[in-house]
Amino acid sequence: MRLSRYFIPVLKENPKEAEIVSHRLMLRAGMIRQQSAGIYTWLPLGLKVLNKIANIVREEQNRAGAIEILMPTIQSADLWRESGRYDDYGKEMLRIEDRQGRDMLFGPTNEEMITDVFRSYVKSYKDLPLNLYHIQWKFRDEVRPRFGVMRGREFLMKDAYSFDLDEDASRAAYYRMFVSYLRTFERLGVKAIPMRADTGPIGGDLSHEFLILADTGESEVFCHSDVMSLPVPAENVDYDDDDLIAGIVKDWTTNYARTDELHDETLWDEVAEGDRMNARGIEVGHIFNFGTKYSSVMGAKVKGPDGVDHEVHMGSYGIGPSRLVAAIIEASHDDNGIIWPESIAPFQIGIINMKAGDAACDAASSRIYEQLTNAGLDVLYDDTDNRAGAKFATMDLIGIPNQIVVGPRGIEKNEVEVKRRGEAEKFTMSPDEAINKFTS
Ligand code: P5A
Repeated sequence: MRLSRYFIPVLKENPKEAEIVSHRLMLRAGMIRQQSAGIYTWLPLGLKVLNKIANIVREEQNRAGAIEILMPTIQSADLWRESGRYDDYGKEMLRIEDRQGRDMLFGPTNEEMITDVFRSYVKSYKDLPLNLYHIQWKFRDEVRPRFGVMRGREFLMKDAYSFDLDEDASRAAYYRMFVSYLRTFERLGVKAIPMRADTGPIGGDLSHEFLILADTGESEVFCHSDVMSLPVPAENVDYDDDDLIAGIVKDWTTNYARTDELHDETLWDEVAEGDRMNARGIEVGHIFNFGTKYSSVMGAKVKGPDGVDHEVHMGSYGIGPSRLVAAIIEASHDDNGIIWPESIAPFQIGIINMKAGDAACDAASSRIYEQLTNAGLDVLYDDTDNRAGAKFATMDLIGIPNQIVVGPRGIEKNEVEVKRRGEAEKFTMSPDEAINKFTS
């Protein structure tokens, strides 16, 4: 992409309304624009990152055996009356009346709707296990939307729902999602620690939150420092091997790790003082196993091998891709701006033409840009006539991980400079060497 033809409305001034660094940087980098409290337009750069995150989430869900669908944002109140949550959900639910006077709502989550889909089609244990997920916008009329997309009212969620014949199988499904979350966060370039959690309005008795450590996190976390160095399973992990998967979950849940909600001082005292980590964290994922809570009241049953109908055992598994954009920035930035992990950077490489209009600089920059783009790389070429200093500042602000600098003095000697975002060292090489570095 040539910057002169793109749309990155960067802000020079620090926006006053932004209380935390990720919100400030997302506004300054021209990633989002607030439309109403907690409701945002995703501008090109923001949308690129959001899509890259959603895609990694999708790939890891698929790998773990979940199947993608797409449910609507608008739901009928009747489904929620069946589960009893229509009244329970209270003011967080945005209620809508259609022209026929029917009660509708903007979905805050989809347990009821997926249970309805399931009961309409699945009648036999032979179709289990089943895990269906979607990546769809949700609305929760939060009392205090804040910190930009970190706690929005409209936000993107990946929500998966598992269906199994009995509790053991349901637990195995929960463990598969647990392991897929470890892999997902690793690929997103962040460390998210699973912690025992409360179940709130979703229900059930087995639940874990995944938290990224950051000073601005809304939860206080208490954990054994050993969890920081546990290995994340490789991409060829065998999701069909229930014992292996359960073993990985055991390794990750043996050490003490809880948020303030479930913190237990007596158990905490058993952790050696030197091993205690007390920090703040951002919840980026939350998984639940709630047995037959929805299936029993909504009549979701399957015939078992015994010929008898069984209420299906369920779990639900959420990740917030829009919150993750902000959480990753909280965990990865410096004074100059965002430092994107390579896997989700909006562009992998930035080319800075220090003297646009200079024939030699233009020719070299265009050639590098075209060759890298043709090789399938996502490249942002700053071909504008802004000052060189402003170009450096913008590339750093928007966090492009690799930068190639083309200047008039260097190009006379057939040299460009290559550097990585966040590192001071610059490497001088020929334009061809720079191209090879990223394409070979
Ligand atoms: C699990 C999937 C659920 O709703 N039902 C379906 C369950 N869980 S949850 O913990 O309430 O939300 C799942 C994830 O969504 C993100 N999230 C948010 N992101 C931005 N702004 C919000 N207001 C918001 N609320 C929830 C979080 O990542 C959370 O872990």
